[in-house]
Amino acid sequence: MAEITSQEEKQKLVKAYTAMVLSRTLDKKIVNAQRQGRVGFYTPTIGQEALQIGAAMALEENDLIYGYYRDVPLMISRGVPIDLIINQIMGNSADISKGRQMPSHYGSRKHNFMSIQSPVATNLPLAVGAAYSLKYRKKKNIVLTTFGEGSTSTPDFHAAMNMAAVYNLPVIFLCENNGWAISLPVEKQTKVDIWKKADAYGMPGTRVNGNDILETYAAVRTAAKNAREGKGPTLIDAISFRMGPHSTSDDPTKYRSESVPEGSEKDPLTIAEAALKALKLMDDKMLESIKQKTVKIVDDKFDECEKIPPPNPVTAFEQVYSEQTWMLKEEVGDIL
Ligand SMILES: Cc1ncc(C[n+]2csc(CCOP(=O)(O)OP(=O)(O)O)c2C)c(N)n1
Repeated sequence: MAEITSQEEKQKLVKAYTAMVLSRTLDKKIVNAQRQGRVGFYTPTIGQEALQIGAAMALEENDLIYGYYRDVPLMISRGVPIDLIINQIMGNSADISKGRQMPSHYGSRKHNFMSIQSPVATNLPLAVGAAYSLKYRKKKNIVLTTFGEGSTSTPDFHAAMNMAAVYNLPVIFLCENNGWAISLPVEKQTKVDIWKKADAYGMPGTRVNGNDILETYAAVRTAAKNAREGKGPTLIDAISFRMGPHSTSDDPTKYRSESVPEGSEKDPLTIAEAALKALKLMDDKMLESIKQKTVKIVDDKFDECEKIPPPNPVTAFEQVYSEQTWMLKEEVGDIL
C-alpha cells in the first residue's frame, strides 16, 4: 500500500472514501432502476472507483478532465452533484443537454469536466489540444484524460500520445484497464502491456493496482507534479476489473466466467476500507454508518429527479444557434 503521511492527505482519503461509497450506491441504484424500466440505458462504473477517485485526489480544481462514459466516480469526486448525473441519464427537462444525448454522456463546465463522446478515444486528441493551449498560454493547470484499454487500439490514442510527447504537454493519460472491451479480453486486444506503449512515444509509462486508491493517487500525484513542472505527459496503466456488465444492454456471463464479487479482497472499496482502518481514520461502525446514510441520500435524490417532467419538445430547436434560422423557426411552428 502506498504511504500517505500528512493530515491534509488523510482528510482527502476520508473524503475520497465517501465519494467511493456514493458512486457505488448510485451505480447500483441506476442499474436496478434500468432493470425496473425507469431509465433506458447506463454504463456501470462498479470496480473502477478507486482509480478514478485516486486520480481526482491528486488534481487541482482548475485542472481539466476529458473523461469517458464510465467516469461517474471521477465526476462525483470533483463535486458534481448526483442530480446532474441522474437527470442526464433520465434525459429530463433538468438535464443540461435537455435529453439530446444518450445516457452516460455527462459533462459539467463548472467542474471542468468536458462532455463525454460516444466514439472511444476521441476525447484524447481533445485533451492534448487543451494541454497545448494551456502550455501556450503559460497556465499552471494540467489535463487528465481517461479511457479503457480497448481504446488504445484506436488511431486517436496513438495520435494523441505522439503529439503530447513531441510537444511535451501537461497531460496525464489514465488508462482504466478493466480487462475487457465489452466481450474482448485485454490479451486479445494487444500483445503488449499498455504502460509499455509509452516508451514508443517517449514518455514515462507506469502500471499501478487501480483497485488500490492510494497506489493510483501516488502515481497520478507524481505525473501531475511532472506535468506542472513542464516535464510533459505520462501514461498510467491502472489495472482494475469491470465488476459489472459493459452496459445495461450487456450480459457478461455469455463470454466470461471470472468475477470480483463485492466485498471481496480485490474490491476497491474493501481495499480503501482496510487503508482507512490501518491509518486509524475510521472503524467498522463509521464505515457502516456512511453506507447507510448514502443509501438514503441516493434514494431520495433519485425519487426527486424522477418527478421532473421530460423536456419541452421545442427545446430540441434551441441552444445550437445563437439566432434560430428560418428553417428551424418554421419547424418549431409546426410543433406548437
Ligand atoms: C471508435 C469506436 N469504436 C467502437 C465503439 C463501440 N464501443 C463502445 S464501448 C467499446 C469498448 C471500449 O472498451 P474500453 O476502451 O476497454 O473501455 P471499457 O468500456 O471497458 O471501460 C466499444 C468497442 C465506439 N464507441 N467507438
